[in-house]
Amino acid sequence: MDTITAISTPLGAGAIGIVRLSGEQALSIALRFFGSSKIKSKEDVVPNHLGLGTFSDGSVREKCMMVYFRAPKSYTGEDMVEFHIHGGTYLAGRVLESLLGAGAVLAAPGEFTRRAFLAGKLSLDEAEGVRAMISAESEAELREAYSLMSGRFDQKIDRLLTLLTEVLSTMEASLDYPEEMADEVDDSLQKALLVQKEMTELLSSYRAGKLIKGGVTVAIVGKTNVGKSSLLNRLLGYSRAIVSDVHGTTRDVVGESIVYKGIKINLQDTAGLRQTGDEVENIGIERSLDAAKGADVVLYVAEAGQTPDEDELANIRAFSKKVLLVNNKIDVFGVTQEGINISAKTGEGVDVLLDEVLRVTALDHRAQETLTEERHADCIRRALRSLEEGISAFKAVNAECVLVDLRESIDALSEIGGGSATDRIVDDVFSRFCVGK
Ligand SMILES: Nc1nc2c(ncn2[C@@H]2O[C@H](COP(=O)(O)OP(=O)(O)OP(=O)(O)O)[C@@H](O)[C@H]2O)c(=O)[nH]1
Ligand SMILES: [Mg+2]
Repeated sequence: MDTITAISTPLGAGAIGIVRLSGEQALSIALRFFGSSKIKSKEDVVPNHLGLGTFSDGSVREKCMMVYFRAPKSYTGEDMVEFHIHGGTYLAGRVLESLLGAGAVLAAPGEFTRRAFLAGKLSLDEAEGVRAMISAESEAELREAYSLMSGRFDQKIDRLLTLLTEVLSTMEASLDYPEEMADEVDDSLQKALLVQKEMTELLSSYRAGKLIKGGVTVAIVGKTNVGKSSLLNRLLGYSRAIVSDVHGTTRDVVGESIVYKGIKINLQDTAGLRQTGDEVENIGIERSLDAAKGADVVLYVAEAGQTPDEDELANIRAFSKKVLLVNNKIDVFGVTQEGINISAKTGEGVDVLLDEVLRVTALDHRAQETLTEERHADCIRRALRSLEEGISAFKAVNAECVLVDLRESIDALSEIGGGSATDRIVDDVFSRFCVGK
C-alpha cells in the first residue's frame, strides 16, 4: 500500500500544525527532510518520542517536532510519522508538498482511520464515533460520540450477536436431535425474545439520538409584535434579530443555535403571521409556516392576557405535533392560565420554557444507550425484522425458516461493526470524514 500523507489540523494561522504520514515508507520519507543532532539515521529514531529538529527541503527551513509510531503500535497500525510544525497555511502546504514530492500520496478523506479499520484497530461503528467526536457541537453529542468511539456501543451489539449466534447453533443442532434438545430450544426462544426487546429499546432511542446529533429545531411563530425576535435575542444572549414595535419587523427566518443543558437547540425566529398586502412580507409568512412544519418543536408566542388566535393555533397544531403556547410580556400584562408564561424583556420564565422543550422531546430523561447514527438504526431495523420473522417461524414450528431468518438477523447486526459490511458501505462511511483523519 502507498504511504499516505495529509495536513491533519485545520488550515489557517494557529499555534501548531500537524502533517502526518502513514505507510511503509513513512520514516524514510520523513528523514529526507528532518534532522537533529541526535538523529543521523533511522536507527536513531526512538518510537513514541517527540523530538525537536529541523525540517528542510533545501529552500524552506522550519524548526519543528517529529514523532514516529512504529507499526503495529500506531493509529493506523502502519508505520506513522507526525510533524508538529508552526501553524500556518503556507508552511503546512510546503511541508506537505515536500512529502508528496518524495513519494508519499495525498490521503483520501478518512483514509488514516480507514487503514486503522482495515488493520482491525477499530470497528466500523468505532470509526463513526471518531467522526462524531470531531463534529460534536454539544455535550450530549460528545457523550454519545464517545460511547461509539470507545467501543461501549460495539460491546452491546457484540453481546446481542453472541446471543443470536448461540440461538442459531442450538437451533441447528436441534434439527438433528429434536427430542434431546427440547429444553435448550425453549431456552433459545427466551434468548431470542430478550434480544428482540433490547433491539426494540435501542430503536426507540433513535428519535432522541437524532435530536442530540442534529440539535432540536425550534421555530418561534406567532402574530406580529408579540416579541418573537425579542425571545430569540434573549435565548441567544445578544441582539441578533431586529426588534421594534413596528408590526412586521421580521421578514425572513433568522436561525441561530444555542446549547442548553448539553443539548444543541436550533432556534428559528420567523416573520409574524398577519393578513397583509405586502408581497415580500407574504413570502416571509410562507417561510414562517414552512419553518413551523419542519421544526421539532413550535413555540406559538402570544401576548400574555390575550386570547390566542384559536384558528391559527389549530392550523399549526394540524401539522406540528409539539406546539407550546408561550405567553410573553408578563412584565406588563401579568400571567395567563394556559401555556408557559415568560418575559423576553426580563428573562423570567425562559428556563422553564427551555426545560419544557427538552421535556416534550423526551431529552430530559434518556436511556443508557442512545442510537445516533442512521446507518446503525437501519441495520438494527433489518436485524429486528428478521428476528421477529424467525420468532414467528419458531412458533409455527418451521425450523428451516427459523435458521434462515436468524442468519439474516445476524448478518444485518454485524454490519454495524463492519464484519459483514460491503465495500460500498465502508466507502460511504469514510467518505464523510475530513482529510487528515
Ligand atoms: N414589556 C415587554 N415588551 C416586550 C417584550 N418582548 C418584546 N417586547 C416589545 O414588543 C415589541 C415587539 O417585539 P419584537 O421582538 O420585535 O416582536 P416580533 O414578534 O418579533 O415582531 P415581528 O417581527 O413584527 O413579527 C418591541 O417593542 C419589544 O421591545 C416583553 O417581554 N416585555
Ligand atoms: Mg420579529
